[in-house]
Amino acid sequence: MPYRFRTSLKSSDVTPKSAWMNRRALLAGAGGAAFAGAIGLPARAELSYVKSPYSTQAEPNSLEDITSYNNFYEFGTGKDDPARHAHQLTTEPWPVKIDGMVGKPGTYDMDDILGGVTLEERIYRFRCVEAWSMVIPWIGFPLADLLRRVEPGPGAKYVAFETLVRPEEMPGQRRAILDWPYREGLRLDEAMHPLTILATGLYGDPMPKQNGAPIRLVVPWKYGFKSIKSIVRITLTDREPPTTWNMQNPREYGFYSNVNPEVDHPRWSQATERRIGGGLFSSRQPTLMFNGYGEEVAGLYAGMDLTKHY
Ligand SMILES: Nc1nc2c(c(=O)[nH]1)N[C@H]1C(S)=C(S)[C@@H](COP(=O)(O)O)O[C@H]1N2
Ligand SMILES: [Mo]
Repeated sequence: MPYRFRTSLKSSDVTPKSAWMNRRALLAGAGGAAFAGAIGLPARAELSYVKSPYSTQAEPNSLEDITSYNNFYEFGTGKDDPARHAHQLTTEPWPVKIDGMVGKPGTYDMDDILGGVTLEERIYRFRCVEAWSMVIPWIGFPLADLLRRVEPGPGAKYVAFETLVRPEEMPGQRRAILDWPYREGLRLDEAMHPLTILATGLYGDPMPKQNGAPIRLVVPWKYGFKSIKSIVRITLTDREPPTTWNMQNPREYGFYSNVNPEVDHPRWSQATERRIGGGLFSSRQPTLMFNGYGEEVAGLYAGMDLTKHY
């Protein structure tokens, strides 16, 4: 019988929802409900969460931008495919297998995973390797919290993640666009870093399916493809795990994939990025080293040649 987490949500949790209430009222008044239906969002149930000092002051992208312009190849390669098809995904129940070098391996359901966790709002910059970016108000909790609870073994050096394989519900998986399941990985110290979160929502509500419901990784200083969606397996290991885009094209996509304006993609520059949103106001801006999180994470890579370990 797998170890079960205690389930209790602290009553001291605050829900600073007023900030989003105006927006929500506005959406509702201006055909927001119709919009939500059109892009396949379920009925929204608000989450309890606290604010985080790790949030950027930058203005978040709209819910529409964040939920209608996506990469989630399990649903197709078009930016609008996830919003069109992700409603087909069944996210309840959602067992997550945690195995490998851990003291408490097992299959945990979402109640186990969220039990006793304080959800936080983390407004993060998000930079795709394709040179577009957004600002996203995630709701989640540090991956380190979960890892500590399952007790990484002394030899564990990496964490591997897998997305579910279910071609009946994920039309993109009926073709070999990628070598399914989608796989990602982090070094254990990257995984334990306080900026690394498992996100279960955004804009104060549960995660939209196109963004990786019910639980996805967010690593804000790395290119977006490291932030694997709809996770069903987490494995602690002593070897660098195989990762989807690195397997697909190792020359173009490294294991580390830290945002780096000085290391260009072989087919395009990474010096600037296009901030999604606002149509005419969509603007190019300089890309920052580690996506602007250098103060927090540069130390993880001290002494490493980042042109070699791209
Ligand atoms: N399982 C899975 N996770 C994935 C992807 C994917 O195709 N499949 N795409 C990645 C890429 S390339 C990006 S940019 C981000 C996009 O996240 P968003 O759609 O929530 O903005 O998800 C990442 N996680
Ligand atoms: Mo991406």
